[in-house]
Amino acid sequence: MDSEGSDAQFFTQLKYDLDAAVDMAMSIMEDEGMFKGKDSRFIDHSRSDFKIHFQYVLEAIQAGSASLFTDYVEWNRVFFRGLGLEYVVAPTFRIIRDVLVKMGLGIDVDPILAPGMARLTESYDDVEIGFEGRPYSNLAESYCRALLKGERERAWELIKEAMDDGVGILDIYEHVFQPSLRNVGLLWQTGRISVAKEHLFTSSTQNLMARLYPYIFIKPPSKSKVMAACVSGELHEMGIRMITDILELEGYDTTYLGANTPSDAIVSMLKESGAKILLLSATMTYHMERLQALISVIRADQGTKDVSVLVGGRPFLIDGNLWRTVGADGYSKDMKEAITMVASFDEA
Ligand code: B12
Repeated sequence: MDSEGSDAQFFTQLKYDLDAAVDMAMSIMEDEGMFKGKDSRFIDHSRSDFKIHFQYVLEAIQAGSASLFTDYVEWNRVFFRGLGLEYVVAPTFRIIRDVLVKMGLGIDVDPILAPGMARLTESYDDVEIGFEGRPYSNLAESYCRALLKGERERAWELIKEAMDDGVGILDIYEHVFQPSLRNVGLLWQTGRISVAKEHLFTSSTQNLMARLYPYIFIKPPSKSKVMAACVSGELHEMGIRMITDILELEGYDTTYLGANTPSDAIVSMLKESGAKILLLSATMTYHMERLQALISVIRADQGTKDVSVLVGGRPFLIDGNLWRTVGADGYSKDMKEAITMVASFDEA
């Protein structure tokens, strides 16, 4: 991800003129007769979906990441299968590739796209949803069932009982909340639960996390200051919040800014707090460019240039090299790794 030169021009031109790419894709759909017999809703959805697809695909190309593109293709296959529209996925990505090639902007996109495009013709199994083989699988299963039925108090009882039996907060977060949320994501993606149910599950989990606070903020911090935030536009904040909570439990003096934090607010709060370690989270692939831009600003500012930046979130789980591409000092895939990494930054 060069900040200068022809690559940057290519992406700036395309990213901020997505409509031209979408128009071209829509005309190809039309010319190929794919809108024949379809109502205006289908056509409108195709237009808005193309816009999102181009954002994802361009971000994967810009990051030089074939795995991000392949993951996105696979995500779409599962999602559109749930809607009974799996047949649109292969032509959609073929058209996206053709548009990018036709725009003739001098970049060979095929090395990034080829592995994902190949997946389009391969068969695949249904995604596995569940807790089998995981630690605390019975507890996680019961918790998930209770919350899916809207039984928040039952879910809280389960957590309380487990804690009374000696299960720690880290295990509750890692083996109950995290896999439950991921399963719920899959249930939504495969069309088995509504957006409303997924939202209810999420807000109930947040409610239960808040009830755990008396067990987390138990003693004055004894270690360094750490600040955490989600990049602007990013609404997925529970992963980074869990990590921040665990760091607080470990004795760090944490400042947690939450979801969708504007870049300039992150930089000024970083100076105000005096934190020497910054945790940044991004779940949506199309937030990588702003994450990278934010890290560049932090590096360029005299007041923040020595801050250690740790990143994480879904795209970093998919592409293990992405943290380098965005200019971070490291990444962690989960809470335990994050504790080790923060400790190593702290000692450095
Ligand atoms: C809850 C949720 C939401 C909530 C978030 C609410 C909130 N307050 O956080 C809401 C409803 C807002 C939401 C919205 C959307 N979501 Co959503 N969401 C989820 C869900 C179900 C759970 C997220 C979660 O909390 N996971 C549990 C945590 C613990 O895991 P985690 O985030 O990965 O974090 C861990 C690590 O990644 C890492 N980590 C994370 N951050 C950091 C930072 C640092 C510094 C470090 C070291 C480590 C680290 O450590 C964490 C702990 O181990 C996921 C499913 C999933 N697989 O996660 C979908 C999911 C992420 N969402 C998805 C989608 C598509 C969306 C929307 C686009 C939907 C829409 N059409 O509007 C929007 C986008 C919003 C936006 N602009 O950000 C897709 C993404 C697919 C993709 N290909 O990218 C997913 C995967 C669902 C799915 N299976 O399809 N979502």
